[in-house]
Amino acid sequence: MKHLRAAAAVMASGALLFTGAVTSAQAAPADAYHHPKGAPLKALAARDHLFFGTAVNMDALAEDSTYRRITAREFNSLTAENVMKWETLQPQRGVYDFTQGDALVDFARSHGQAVRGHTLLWHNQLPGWLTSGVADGSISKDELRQILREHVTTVAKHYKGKIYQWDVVNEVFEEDGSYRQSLWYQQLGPSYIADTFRWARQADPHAKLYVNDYNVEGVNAKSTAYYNLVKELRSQGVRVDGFGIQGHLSTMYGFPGDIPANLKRFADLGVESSFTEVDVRGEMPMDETKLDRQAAYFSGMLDACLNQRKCTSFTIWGFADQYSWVPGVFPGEGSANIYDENYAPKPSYWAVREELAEGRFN
Ligand code: 9MR
Repeated sequence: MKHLRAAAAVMASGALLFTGAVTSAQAAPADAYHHPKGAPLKALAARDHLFFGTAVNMDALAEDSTYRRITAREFNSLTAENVMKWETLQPQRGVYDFTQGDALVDFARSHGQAVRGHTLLWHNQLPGWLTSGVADGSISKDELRQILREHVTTVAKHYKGKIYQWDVVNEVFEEDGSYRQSLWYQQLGPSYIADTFRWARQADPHAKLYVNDYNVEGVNAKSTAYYNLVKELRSQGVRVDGFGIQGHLSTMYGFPGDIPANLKRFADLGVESSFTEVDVRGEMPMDETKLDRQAAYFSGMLDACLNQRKCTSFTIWGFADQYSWVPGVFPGEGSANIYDENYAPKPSYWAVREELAEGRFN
């Protein structure tokens, strides 16, 4: 397994670098970021036609110049961490607000970066008018279907030609592979998935249309549910272009071993894959062992992607620890990204860099 070799190399070479980072953090520089010598990560990735991306926090992008600088320099693909979700785009029924999403697209365009769309349908971050309308029965099933159609069509049309991959449906299965009992499923039944793909395709025929979820890195009940869904949709004449693996891992659990086999079975179906939200959290405080393990997990996922020709993009879910969603959701855990909160690169940064430098099929 190459990622283990990579991890060993990181451990050997990274210990000194890591000690350095701690020392400088203790000296408390406001900003420990100075870009390492050599090409930015995106230049290494581009040699292999890989989109190497990050999720973008729009507040940080507006307020933090170092964050802005790294976002522009290191990545050739950006995903809106939040601002292309329903609650932001359609805060009132029929009233769309594209301000923040457009700002992300403009930033990306002015830095020659591609944009991944996230997400046309999810069960979280829905606007209050929608959830309460469904709950109190004032929005009927037929109306809900119409609302879904309008939203997907309006948003995909608005960004037509500006998004290279769309997460069309996000997190629609439970761990055991049964349909998630979301508002969409409960109200509309499973056909909402095919409908959403049809409407998205009609609105933006050239974007690659994805399913996307977490805990689907390896071959398991949930990833198999996606595999079967893709085949089932195809038999109904509905094409799914891509399988999105979020890649939210934790150093507290083992590394999923059969990622290559999982990517391969989708590739064999003619479906591309992408890692869409990669981060690797740990129990705080982190120590050198955990940071090295984290680095091995990053490099293991990236290595699997680089070794599968149909793996087209690899996005990390933010790059700087101070903006991570993890501590808010998993109390006592954190440090999930490749830069620490002072923008010092962590062992995971060096692991990612090394993988990208080695390139595909190495
Ligand atoms: O990172 C996002 C965080 O800022 C939001 O508060 C959260 C709301 O649920 O969503 C986070 O992003 C999620 C993504 O959209 C879908 N997969 C899981 C991500 C982490 O929760």
